[in-house]
Amino acid sequence: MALQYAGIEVEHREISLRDKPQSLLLVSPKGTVPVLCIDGLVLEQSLDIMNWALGRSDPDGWAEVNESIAQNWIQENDGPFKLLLDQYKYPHRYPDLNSEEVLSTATELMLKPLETALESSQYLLGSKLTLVDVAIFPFIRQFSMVDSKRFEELPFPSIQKWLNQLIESELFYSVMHQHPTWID
Ligand SMILES: N[C@@H](CCC(=O)N[C@@H](CS)C(=O)NCC(=O)O)C(=O)O
Repeated sequence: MALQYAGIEVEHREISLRDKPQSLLLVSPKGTVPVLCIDGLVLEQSLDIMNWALGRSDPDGWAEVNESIAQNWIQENDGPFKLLLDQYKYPHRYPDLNSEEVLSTATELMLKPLETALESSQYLLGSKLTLVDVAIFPFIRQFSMVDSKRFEELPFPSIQKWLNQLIESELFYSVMHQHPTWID
């Protein structure tokens, strides 16, 4: 989304995580996606890619944020919430965990704070969309999709509204194409 928003054209190579192409591992041995190779640069973290794109062009000021508040949200998301998302999404990998307990931990850690922030403003940091919303909402979307009926029952109307708005945005729609799998 950040690349599209910044008007940066890239050749998008969708890869199979079960059969990673050598060309990916050559530029980025850690083998995670996304990876951006551009102008002799290899960026291997989503956030680095976002920041790089916004450094090039940021017409609506996505990067105009209070750094420490932005970092707090993103760290909470990328650290503990990402683990809970994995536990919730792949219960067979965590046979000792109970889904309702995972949901309850995620609620305390992330969903309640998100709801509180979004009760008083349209976006996480205020009335303007920022990179924090764009960095976090795909994870909340994935979480909500594990059991969408259960998620809809939760007392988080502001999260639902925020999520729907982003999912229904032209920008999201414009990047959510299926791409053929890249084979070297
Ligand atoms: N912190 C990294 C995380 C990247 C990451 O873990 N990506 C997952 C897919 S969403 C992956 O590539 N996993 C490697 C694998 O499953 O082998 C980032 O934000 O780019």
